[in-house]
Parts: sequence; structure tokens; C-alpha cells
Amino acid sequence: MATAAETKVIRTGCPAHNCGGRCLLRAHVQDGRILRLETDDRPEDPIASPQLRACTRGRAYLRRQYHPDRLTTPLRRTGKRGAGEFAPISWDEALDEMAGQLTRIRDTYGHGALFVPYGTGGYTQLTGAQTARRLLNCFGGQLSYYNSYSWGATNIVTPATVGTTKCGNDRQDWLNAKLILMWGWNPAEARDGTNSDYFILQARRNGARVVCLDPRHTASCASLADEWIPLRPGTDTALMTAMAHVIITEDLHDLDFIDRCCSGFDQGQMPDEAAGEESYVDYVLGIRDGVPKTPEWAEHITAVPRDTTVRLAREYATAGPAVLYQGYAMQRRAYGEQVVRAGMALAAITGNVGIKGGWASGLSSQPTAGPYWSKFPEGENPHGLSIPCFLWTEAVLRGREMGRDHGVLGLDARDRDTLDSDIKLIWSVASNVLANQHANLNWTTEILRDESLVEFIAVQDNFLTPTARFADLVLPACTQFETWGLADGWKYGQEVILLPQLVEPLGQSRSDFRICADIAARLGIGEAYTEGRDERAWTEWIVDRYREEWLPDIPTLDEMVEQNLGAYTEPVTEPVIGLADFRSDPGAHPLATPSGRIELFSLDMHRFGQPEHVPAVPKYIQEWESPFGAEAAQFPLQCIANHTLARVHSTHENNDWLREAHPHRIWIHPLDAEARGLADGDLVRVFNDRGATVVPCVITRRILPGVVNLPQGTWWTPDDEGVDQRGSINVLTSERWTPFAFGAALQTVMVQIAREEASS
Ligand SMILES: Nc1nc2c(c(=O)[nH]1)N[C@H]1C(S)=C(S)[C@@H](COP(=O)(O)OP(=O)(O)OC[C@H]3O[C@@H](n4cnc5c(=O)[nH]c(N)nc54)[C@H](O)[C@@H]3O)O[C@H]1N2
Ligand SMILES: Nc1nc2c(c(=O)[nH]1)N[C@H]1C(S)=C(S)[C@@H](COP(=O)(O)OP(=O)(O)OC[C@H]3O[C@@H](n4cnc5c(=O)[nH]c(N)nc54)[C@H](O)[C@@H]3O)O[C@H]1N2
Ligand code: SF4
Ligand SMILES: [Mo]
Repeated sequence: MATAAETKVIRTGCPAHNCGGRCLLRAHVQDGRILRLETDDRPEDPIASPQLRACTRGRAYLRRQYHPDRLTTPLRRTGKRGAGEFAPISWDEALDEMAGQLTRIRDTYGHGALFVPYGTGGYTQLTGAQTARRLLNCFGGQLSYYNSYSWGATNIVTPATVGTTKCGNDRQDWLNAKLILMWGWNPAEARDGTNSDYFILQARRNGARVVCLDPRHTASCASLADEWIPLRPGTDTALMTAMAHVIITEDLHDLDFIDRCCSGFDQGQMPDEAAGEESYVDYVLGIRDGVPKTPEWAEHITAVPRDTTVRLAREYATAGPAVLYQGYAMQRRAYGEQVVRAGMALAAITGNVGIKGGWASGLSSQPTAGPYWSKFPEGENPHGLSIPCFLWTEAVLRGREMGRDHGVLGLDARDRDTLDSDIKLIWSVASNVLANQHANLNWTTEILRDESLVEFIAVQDNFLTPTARFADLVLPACTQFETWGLADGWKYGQEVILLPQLVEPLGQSRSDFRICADIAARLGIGEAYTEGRDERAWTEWIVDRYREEWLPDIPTLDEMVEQNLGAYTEPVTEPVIGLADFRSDPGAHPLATPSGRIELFSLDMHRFGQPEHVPAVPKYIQEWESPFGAEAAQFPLQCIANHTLARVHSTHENNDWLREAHPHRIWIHPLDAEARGLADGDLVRVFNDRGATVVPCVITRRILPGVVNLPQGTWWTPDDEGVDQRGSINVLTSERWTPFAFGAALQTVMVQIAREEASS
């Protein structure tokens, strides 16, 4: 730490929120204050190779760090829940209250009533919700959750198809690809590993053709692609299936690979348990349903001209090794399971799996990636029950009725059929899910307002967010510059980034770890929680675990600090190819699927027994809100919500530099604007039968007609009539989940738009 009046330049990481990247900063620190932040952008003095250059958010971080609204003291609610009225209290009062409520609710309802919701604000190992989950495990257990808001469907169906989520290649291998389909994937803005866009650019320079399939002409289309193919949201499975139709009918598929490595391709390849069921080819050719999935068929659904589909299919099958990289928005939709499987099926039937320059599709995490945010030990949960993270409102309303049909895990071991309690206490740490990032906020916040449901809500954050406004108790967390932490690559990267404590916590704020340790002490489990370590000692402990389990040459923490290293990276010399062993000898290296093969016909999904919503071969299913449904008469526009450079979800929402650089606007096509009499920059009301929000519009041909885009993550700010004033998408979204994975379907939204007359 720098305390004297000299300026120290300390290498550190950009605070690790769930931002899609992990980058390096040089912090200029003087007199206990950070004066400037620069990034790793000097070729003559690189910290990592390739450099981990910060995006606009990292460069603008000081505005968040020293924002005048930072929480500096604990607060207790004084008004009605949700009204946002609070009075400052001392830490002693706050910690007593927290320990008292945890004990009271545990004694009244049991451990299954205690819940730390999904929250991704802190990922430096020692900041974030995992610190609270460890505490509740030490305390005797909690209702835990699994899966994520991000990858709800792909997390479950990627392994259902290929037995693992780690089926990608190292990104350096993209240089071997001849064609890269960036399918609903926009890494130039929605970061997906620092430098993913850099590697795409390298691949393109190396001769790969790059095509973006996206309803929007994104930053990635503009900066990385040779071609943009716009298509209707939620119809990708139809396009992929039509490509398969071309590939199969023109004999462009890789029969040898299919024979050796797949299951369920055609009737000759059906698993015994499902003999006679519809195979993949049966569906594609329309043998059972009488509908061949031709490019003409798909054109009406997707809006992609049939000739384009034919051309793309031929190119994907014949160009040489090809990457079909799937972004995540299209699986964060109704039937999100299908689109992931349809993309994986294309990769499989063209033999693009397990080879240099290929890509298995699906989640495709890299096999060599670090353990990324899981090294701080949460411990075992003695309670043993776990819900899909998106279904927490169900667990509040009717937890005791929730069983296997709601995806509850751990019931067998507990010899139960349902949860044993509804959620009665929520401790939200580094999360703005409750009243911002979850769906259908008008409905969700009604649930939160009812004190007979959740009896106690504590929120631990840096700011008084919409979620914090629903707290009974607000605990002020310090920022990641004010404590110790470690980060490793977001999905990619053989690197560890050190965030040494740069300055003291602002006001009375404390680190997440310290707050938990202080509560643990009140509960009589202080030693069990800390094991005698403080933040720095835990950081050292984790560096030592990295050395034992992952990176044998990583220096000690002391060495990293003394040498002002900032990061430790291992260069990728020979890129790892996911599923290569399986491909070379499937018998010796069977996949962890029921058949041991790539399941074009999924036995897991067949056994689920709901073929209409969860077909065993990937199928296009019209979404429950769609331009083709009756609802379109009233709400004719599909509203998507991208992940913007202006924010990490809702983090940085109040950063004035970022809002200035990336103003919050809804995109609308000139045809749709004209039909509504809109002029560029007009304030518009976006609404459906769940809610309404007001936001200025941008009229642009960079979006498909019939589709609008409102970047997700602004702070929900309802007026007296409940109309949101800051363009918050989640007043419009639905709480309905994907049928197999119980994942968030937040992107499936139909709306109407009208000009809003500015009041005053
Ligand atoms: N700048 C920034 N980067 C981030 C984040 C952030 O908040 N800000 N968040 C991070 C996190 S936690 C996650 S999970 C990831 C999310 O990563 P993604 O989910 O991949 O990101 P999105 O921007 O939601 O969507 C990617 C693209 O899909 C397009 N799209 C939407 N619907 C469809 C569809 O139905 N079909 C097709 N083909 N395309 C569609 C959108 O227009 C968008 O350009 O991003 C990470 N990176
Ligand atoms: N409609 C719609 N909704 C979405 C999405 C979408 O695409 N569309 N995307 C979803 C996805 S992919 C995700 S991952 C979720 C993300 O949802 P969240 O996990 O809630 O992420 P954030 O909105 O960034 O909120 C994180 C909070 O943590 C706080 N914070 C930051 N650092 C720290 C720290 O060190 N300690 C503590 N205690 N607090 C800290 C921030 O101030 C912020 O309030 O949103 C989901 N919601
Ligand atoms: S990608 Fe993430 S870690 Fe990198 S600068 Fe941006 S916000 Fe920070
Ligand atoms: Mo996410």
C-alpha cells in the first residue's frame, strides 16, 4: 500500500465483476488515493502477452471508485420495504442484527430457509457471494443454487450432448480455421474473454472468412466480419436445421465421423432404448412430420433468403475446418436448449469436432482454462438441497411444493420429494438480481414487498441499488481496489491476475470477507470461517493452491507483490484441441453421455418425457412469445437486450463517463419508426402487459425490421404509476424458464412502442 506522499504505480487487475474479460491496470496511488488508472498498453513494457488491455469500463473505473454515492455506513430500513428509506446504524448494531436474524430464521424454519441468491458483482476469489455461502455452510447449511443466468441452457445441454462443457479449443487455434461463424456472438462489445476479438482478427488475417449472424449489425460485424446475415431472434434453430438439410441432401456431411462418433443420426443409429423414435435425419428431412426443413421453409421463419442459407451451408461443410461459435443470448430464450443442440449437431455432422481449426460449438469452454472463480473454499453444504438459480421466486412462493419437476437437486440423498422450507431470508451479496437483473420486475418486486414471504432481506453492495432499496439491512462493501483479490481468465486464459489492496476502504465500508468474518464471530464460528487467515493470507493460500494444481511455476504472493508483477501468465505454445482424444479413439475415450457418443438424439432429453417442449433431437419450436403468435397483434416487436460496453450488467450504471460515451437508447428500424411517427432521439414508451419503460430511441438500419434492442442493465426506476424511467428491460421480461435446463429465458420478449410526450 502507498501511504507516503510519493506516487506509486502499482500493477493490478481491473476489478473482477462478471464483465466477460480480465484485464490489467496500472494504478497511480498517492496519499492513500488512486489518482489515475492506465492499462497494459505499452508494447515496450508489456505485463502479459498478448496484452490484457482494458475496455472502456476499466479505463473509466475511477468514476465508480470515487462516486459520491458510495455506501459508507450500514443502513437500517425506516420506511416500507422497497421505499428506499434508511437510517445509518453502527457496525455493531448491523452485525448483531444479521447474526440475530440468521439464527431466528434458522431456528424457526430450518437451514433451507436461508438463501444467498445468484450474484456476480465480485469475482476476485475473496469478493462476492461465495464469501457468504461459505459462512452459511459453516453455520450448518443453506438452500443453495446451481447453474447461471448467463448460460442456463448451454450449461446443461452441452454436457448432455458431448459429456462436458470443456469442449472448445484454445483460442490460439482459431488461426487454423478457414471459416468462422460468429453466431449471435459479439465479443467486440459483449466481452467473452479479453482478446477473443483480437484472436478473431488474427484468424481473419490468416485467411479465415468471418460471418456474423445477428439481428443487429454489431460492433463485431463492423470490425471483424466479412458478411452480416441478419435473422429474426429466436429462429436460429430453423436456420441451422435448414443448413443441415442442405448438407445432408447434398451429401456434404462427414459420414465417417458420424458413424464413429455420433448417436441418433438416422434410424440405423438409434439407441436401443429409443428404437423407432424420430432420428435427427428423420426430423431434418421431414420423414415423420411431413415437413422437410428446407431453406424455403426456414426463410419464412428466419427472414434469411433461401439462397443465403444454401450458400452458407455449403461453405460451412466444405471450406475446411470451421468454427461455429455460439453466443449466449440465443440460448437465454424460450427453448434455449434447442439452439445450442442444433449448433452442436451442425458441428458434428460436418466432422468439425476434435480437430484443429474446428469447434464443437455449445458452451465450448477451453479445456486448459483455470478454475476461475472457484478457489476460495465454500465448503460442503450440510443442507444438501439446491434449486436452479433462476427459480428463486418459486422457492419464495411455493418452495415446499418444489421438487424434481422444478429441477431441485439433492432430494434423493435427503430422502425427500420437495424442499423443506420456502425461502425466508435472503442475503444478497454482490448482486442486483432481486430487483433489477431478474425478470418481470413489477411482479417480482411485489413478492419482495410482502414481508410475510421473505421475512428478512440483507443486501451487501457498494451502492444503494434497486435491490438494496428492498433491503431491511444494507451492508456497505468496499471495492476491490480496497481489499486483496485474485482473478483468472473469464472462460479463457492461462493467467492469474493479482489485485493487491491499493487503498483503505472508503468510510466504514468493509471487504465482503471481513463482513462475513465479523458475522461468523457473532455466530460463534469465527475460527471455522477464517481458519485464522485474513484477506491477504487467503490470497496467499489460493496462489499456493494454483501452484499445486494448475500453474507449477507461479511465484509466491510475496514475490508477486515485491516485483509489482500484476499478473502471471503462461504462454500458449501448442493450442489444446477439445475432444481430440475422443475423436481419435472413441472406444478408448468415450464421452460422459449415456451412449458415450455425441448425442444427436439425446437420451437424457428423451427420458425427460416432454417431447413437445424437450424433443430428443434439436427442433425449431415457435417461442411462447413470437411474431408468429396471437400476442403479436398487440405487441408486434421482438425486443432483445444486448450486453453493452457501457456496463457490466447493472454495475457502472451510475458511471457518468460511461453513460456519456455510450448513451442508453433503444434501437429501432426506420420502417418501424415511420409506422409509429418517430423521429431519431424521440423519447418512446416501450411496453407490454407486464410493464412499461421510457427511453430515447435511435433510428437505424443496423437492426432488422420488427426487432428492437434495449441494452440490459439500467437501474429500475419506477415513477408513481410504476412506469420505469431509465429504460430498464426487466420490467418487460417474463419469469418463465426454459423447459429442460430451468434456465433464464430473458430474451424472449414481445413489445409495442409509442412516442412518449415529454411531461413538463
Ligand atoms: N460489455 C459487456 N460484456 C459482457 C457483459 C456485460 O454486461 N457487458 N456480460 C458478460 C456476461 S455475464 C455474459 S453471460 C456474456 C453474455 O454474452 P451474450 O449473451 O453472448 O451477449 P449478448 O450481448 O446478450 O448477445 C450477443 C449477441 O446476440 C444477439 N442476439 C440476441 N438474440 C439473438 C438471437 O435470437 N439470435 C441470434 N443469432 N443473435 C441474437 C445480440 O444482438 C447480441 O449482439 O457477456 C459477458 N460480457
Ligand atoms: N433482461 C435481461 N436480464 C439479464 C440478462 C440479460 O441478458 N437480459 N443477463 C443476465 C446475466 S447473463 C447475468 S450474469 C446477470 C447479472 O446480474 P448480477 O449478478 O446482479 O450483476 P450486476 O447487475 O452487475 O450486479 C452486481 C452488483 O454487485 C455490486 N458489486 C460490485 N463489486 C462488488 C463487491 O466487490 N462486493 C459487493 N458486495 N458488491 C459488489 C455492484 O455494485 C452491483 O450492484 O444478469 C442477468 N439479467
Ligand atoms: S473487459 Fe472487464 S476486466 Fe477488462 S477492462 Fe473491461 S470491465 Fe475491466
Ligand atoms: Mo452472465
